[in-house]
Amino acid sequence: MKKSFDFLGPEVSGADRDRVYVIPVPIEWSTSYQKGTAHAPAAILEASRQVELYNQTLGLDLERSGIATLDPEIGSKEELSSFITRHRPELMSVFPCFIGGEHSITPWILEALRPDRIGIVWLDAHADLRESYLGEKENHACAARNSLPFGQIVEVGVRSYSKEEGAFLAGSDRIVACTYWDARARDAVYALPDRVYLSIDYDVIDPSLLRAVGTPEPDGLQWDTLMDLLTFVFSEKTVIGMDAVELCPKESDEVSNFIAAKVLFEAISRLLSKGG
Ligand SMILES: [Mn+2]
Repeated sequence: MKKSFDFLGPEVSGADRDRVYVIPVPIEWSTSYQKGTAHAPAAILEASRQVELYNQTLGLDLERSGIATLDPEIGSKEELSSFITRHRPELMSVFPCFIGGEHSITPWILEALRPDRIGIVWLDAHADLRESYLGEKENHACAARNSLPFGQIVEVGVRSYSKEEGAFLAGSDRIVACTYWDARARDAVYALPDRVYLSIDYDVIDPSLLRAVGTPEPDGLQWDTLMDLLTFVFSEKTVIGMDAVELCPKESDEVSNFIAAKVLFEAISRLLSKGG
């Protein structure tokens, strides 16, 4: 696989073995409001070069830590599925971190990766539980519903869903949705299987902090809350992979791109500090 060493710059590669693969997935086909998430991977990779490589909170230096950025040029579900299927053993032996692209990619990743007995931690402003949206069953508004066959889901940060999604939530024992990162959310994440997949929709973050998303919602997670959540998930669970989706880069909003890159930096730091 071609490696361009883009995320955080070339300094983070060059370990005796790769521990993290950062994989751009610029897929956008069903976004319903503001468009542009296909440009998110490039914007995040570019902004990540401004992130300090030393994580002062954790006392961890990411220089030569084994983070490699791949460039498989994925533009469709078929290309994503065949890439993962072809490289599955390699992807399962490292920590794959997919950068979307829209949220529809999550069930496609899980379907191709076929991880055994996992739970799913889903950070999102929206429940993404529609059976179909605008006549499409694979719309990004259906992404959590389509991920349910691959594991139980705990959603955190959810503050907008339809009446039908509310009814589905009330009737399902496979999924829990929490608005805040509180004791109930902690207990629900803790009760998931040990191995979890983490999906971060950037609209989980409060728009006062990160506003370049397709469908912003007020009352989102603040930075310290998100860091506490990531610390909990990575220390209590074995995180086998993640994605971060739905950034919608805007001209003259470099802050959102930088914060999006920093979220990945903080998640990967927590993985590496655990010795993953
Ligand atoms: Mn979503």
